[in-house]
Amino acid sequence: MAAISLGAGAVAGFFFLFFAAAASGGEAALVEHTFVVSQIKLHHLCNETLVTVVNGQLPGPAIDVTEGDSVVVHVINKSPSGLTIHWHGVKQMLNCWADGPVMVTQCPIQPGKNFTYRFNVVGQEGTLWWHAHVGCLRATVHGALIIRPRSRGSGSLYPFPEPHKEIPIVIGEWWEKSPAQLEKGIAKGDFTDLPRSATINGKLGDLNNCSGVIEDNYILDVVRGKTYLLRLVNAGIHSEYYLKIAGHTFTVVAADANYVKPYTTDTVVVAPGETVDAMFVADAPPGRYYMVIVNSKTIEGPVQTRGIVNYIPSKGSDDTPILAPKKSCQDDESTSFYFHGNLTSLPQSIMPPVPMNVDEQLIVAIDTGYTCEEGDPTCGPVSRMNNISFQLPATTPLLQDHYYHNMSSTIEEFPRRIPLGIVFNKGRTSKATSVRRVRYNSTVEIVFQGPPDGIVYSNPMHLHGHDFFVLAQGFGKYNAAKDVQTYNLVDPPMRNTALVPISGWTAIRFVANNPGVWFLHCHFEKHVSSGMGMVLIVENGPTLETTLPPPPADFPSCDDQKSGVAYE
Ligand SMILES: *[C@@H]1O[C@H](CO)[C@@H](O)[C@H](O)[C@H]1NC(C)=O
Ligand SMILES: *[C@@H]1O[C@H](CO)[C@@H](O)[C@H](O)[C@H]1NC(C)=O
Ligand SMILES: *[C@@H]1O[C@H](CO)[C@@H](O)[C@H](O)[C@H]1NC(C)=O
Ligand SMILES: *[C@@H]1O[C@H](CO)[C@@H](O)[C@H](O)[C@H]1NC(C)=O
Ligand SMILES: *[C@@H]1O[C@H](CO)[C@@H](O)[C@H](O)[C@H]1NC(C)=O
Ligand SMILES: *[C@@H]1O[C@H](CO)[C@@H](O)[C@H](O)[C@H]1NC(C)=O
Ligand SMILES: *[C@@H]1O[C@H](CO)[C@@H](O)[C@H](O)[C@H]1NC(C)=O
Ligand SMILES: [Cu+2]
Repeated sequence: MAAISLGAGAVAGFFFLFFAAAASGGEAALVEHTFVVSQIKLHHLCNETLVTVVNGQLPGPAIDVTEGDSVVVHVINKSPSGLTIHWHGVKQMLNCWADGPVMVTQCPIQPGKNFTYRFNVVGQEGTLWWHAHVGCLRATVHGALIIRPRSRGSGSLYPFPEPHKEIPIVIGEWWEKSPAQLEKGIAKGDFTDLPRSATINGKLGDLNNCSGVIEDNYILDVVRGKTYLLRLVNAGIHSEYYLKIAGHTFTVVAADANYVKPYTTDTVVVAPGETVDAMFVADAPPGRYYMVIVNSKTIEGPVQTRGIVNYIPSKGSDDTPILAPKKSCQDDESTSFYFHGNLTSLPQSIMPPVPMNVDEQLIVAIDTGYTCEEGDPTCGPVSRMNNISFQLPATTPLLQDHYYHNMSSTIEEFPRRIPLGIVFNKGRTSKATSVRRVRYNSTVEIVFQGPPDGIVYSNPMHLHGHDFFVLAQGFGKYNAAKDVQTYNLVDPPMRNTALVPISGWTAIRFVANNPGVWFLHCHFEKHVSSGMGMVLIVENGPTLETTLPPPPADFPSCDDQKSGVAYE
């Protein structure tokens, strides 16, 4: 079995325990980590900023497993905020209790308390990640979760040539405002806060300087002729990012831990919540090349950073010019649209067939509205789905109420259709905790409709507990009669996050085969925090093997909860 080298993100921190078997064949292993969450001061751009991190690292430790392994993570909260951790993209079959979104599946782990997450990673391989699931805290509480194939007999471990090295590239953002300050802004309907910079594996890069001090670049050393697999995670809370490396092209081989047919491109697009596995060959003349990430065109201006791909042994001195990509990365929305539209699933991968008969169809408008008179200066816009601005329950997590058949009467049923007469981004709306129940094993199709015109954002819609097929996307208004013809029912990509294009729609389909309470929400924090979410309750099946088991004995109690999910 080939040895696998770990990239920068997998450096062991303190309190880091790793009991996994080294070989990727063999028996399933238990992979155990301890995550100590605490606040540290980081110095950037003439400022000392207090940030919450895991094990003193930003990004946090990478979890590295082989498909079939069991994962145990002891979370010790030494920070002043209550928090939870979500294992983004892990299906958590019959294990909704370990999913993590605050007040959907659990109460926060309070300061000074511990909780141990236990889950198995089965039937998925590729790049996923983990992050805090309480407001904006995930801006600095996140890390990669890498799942390697168990074995494919002889030859490459992967359905593509085995790379020389695998490198986790965690895209983040550097904010000087605290998560609590950002949350306050969002609560007032102020969506205009900008990060100071994007980051690559925690580095702000040399486009940023203050008082003559230039920020460090992330540096990736490469050997000429070798192939590298970048495991890209967009952990940012604000923007979709475009990645380029001057003088190099990528072959995309997976997205959201599902293999795709190799797709060649000079720009990789990754929205918040998405992951992309992209290979490149170090086939340029030896030298130094900028790796640039920049956000998509938004009404709020560019956020970017850059690192360096450095050929070793280095030829010249350190002052040889570093080559930058010819064209600016900040392309128009079609770059993102075509990138997403060109991904197709790889036929031989471990993937169920595309379900043909839909049992439950939802058509969902995602936009903004007002909870008071529009124009009232004390009342900014809120995000909404089908005219409901989602609100987390204040006292008992939805999963608990569901499991104990104790669902509050204040819960609203999420509408199946876009309310008649809706005007996108206008009009009154109400806040509510909205859920939709679906039968076990039913095929669910969801069409997300963004505002069909106007300059707005794309929306990365993330579903917990299931991967889904992305059947089609389009600009403008979804028209069932016409657009169903464009559905890819042959080799659609399977993902956990569907990017709904700017001024357009996206259709997804999946079998609801995982009983539990699953959050479906936009992965822009300003959108989800202001209400772009809903909850899908998948009912139990007919047998014990299709029924959600009881909660773990040490499940975080809600008794000591201070005031909802607020934190400073
Ligand atoms: C939390 O974990 C630490 C370290 O394992 C242990 O010493 C402590 O007793 C635990 N605290 C609680 C409340 O379980
Ligand atoms: C330091 O951060 C604060 C926000 O917390 C910001 O207002 C200020 O401009 C920053 N200082 C510099 C030198 O960038
Ligand atoms: C510092 O950043 C500014 C733009 O923010 C740029 O114009 C200037 O060249 C940078 N200085 C150095 C030494 O990199
Ligand atoms: C794939 O990308 C090309 C441009 O690179 C574009 O013309 C084509 O429409 C895309 N296909 C889909 C299905 O999005
Ligand atoms: C049921 O709901 C009521 C009211 O929200 C709450 O007081 C009670 O603790 C809940 N019971 C369980 C078992 O969660
Ligand atoms: C949206 O909800 C608000 C508040 O309940 C209601 O006043 C409004 O009529 C609804 N809009 C549509 C188009 O149904
Ligand atoms: C789920 O649905 C499929 C296809 O409709 C069916 O073959 C299978 O038996 C169902 N499984 C259960 C446990 O109901
Ligand atoms: Cu959104």
